[in-house]
Amino acid sequence: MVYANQKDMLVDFVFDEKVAHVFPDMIRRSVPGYDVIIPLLGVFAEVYARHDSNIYDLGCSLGASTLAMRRRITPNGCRIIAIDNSESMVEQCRVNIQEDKSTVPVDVLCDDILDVAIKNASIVVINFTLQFIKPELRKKLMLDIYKGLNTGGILLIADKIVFDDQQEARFQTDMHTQFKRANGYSELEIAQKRTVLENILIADTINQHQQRLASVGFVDINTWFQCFNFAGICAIKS
Ligand code: GEK
Repeated sequence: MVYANQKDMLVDFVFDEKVAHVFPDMIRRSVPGYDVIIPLLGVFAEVYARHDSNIYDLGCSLGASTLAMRRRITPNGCRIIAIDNSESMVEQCRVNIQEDKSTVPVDVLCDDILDVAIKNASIVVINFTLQFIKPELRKKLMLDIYKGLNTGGILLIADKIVFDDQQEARFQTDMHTQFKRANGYSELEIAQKRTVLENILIADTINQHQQRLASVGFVDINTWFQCFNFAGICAIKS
């Protein structure tokens, strides 16, 4: 366990080899709803993937979202482009894709999602990754995605969220902490992870997400999932 022992110097979180190794276990035990969201991305893919279009997985980590979609895409000519800027993640993601039996082509790129051109997209997924992008860069990323989506295409965002209302913020955060305890994390692990993520994970309210999406042109913006302080949003380009 990455945060099981007391660390004197807690540095900011990095997606290195150590994290890649424990990642599937870590994300399941710390993100309530992760196990529900991932397979449902396959259902979105079934409905929204279009012939001869691209499907993007931004911040793909080990490829969980990519694989969930890949297994349920039926139109011809679809290509998934999975991007992550952690070499360790990308390396293991490529292995996971190779071991998977489905046949939709996948390009796994080690790159910054802010530098990749989104083109001819029917689906763009950004699952628990927008929260790591500097807040001042988020609107431009949303605009680039909007421009790169074809009409009828969708953007799926899942992210940690915060709340304006103090009581609700406390309730949802306490329940999230309890979820982690119930999954075997100790008080020390919970506290250390909170410290390392403090400077790099900056969550928005659902309202901030909605307003930013509306400001770049999305009209149909649906919150399709929420569990404690994590939410899933689907914005459709009309
Ligand atoms: C899943 N989507 O399993 N460019 C590219 N990748 C980035 C950037 C960036 N600017 N910033 C962070 N990352 C996955 C889970 S994890 C969520 C996503 C988490 C990458 C980073 O390397 C990491 O792999 C991923 O975004 C976030 O559904 O760790 O809580």
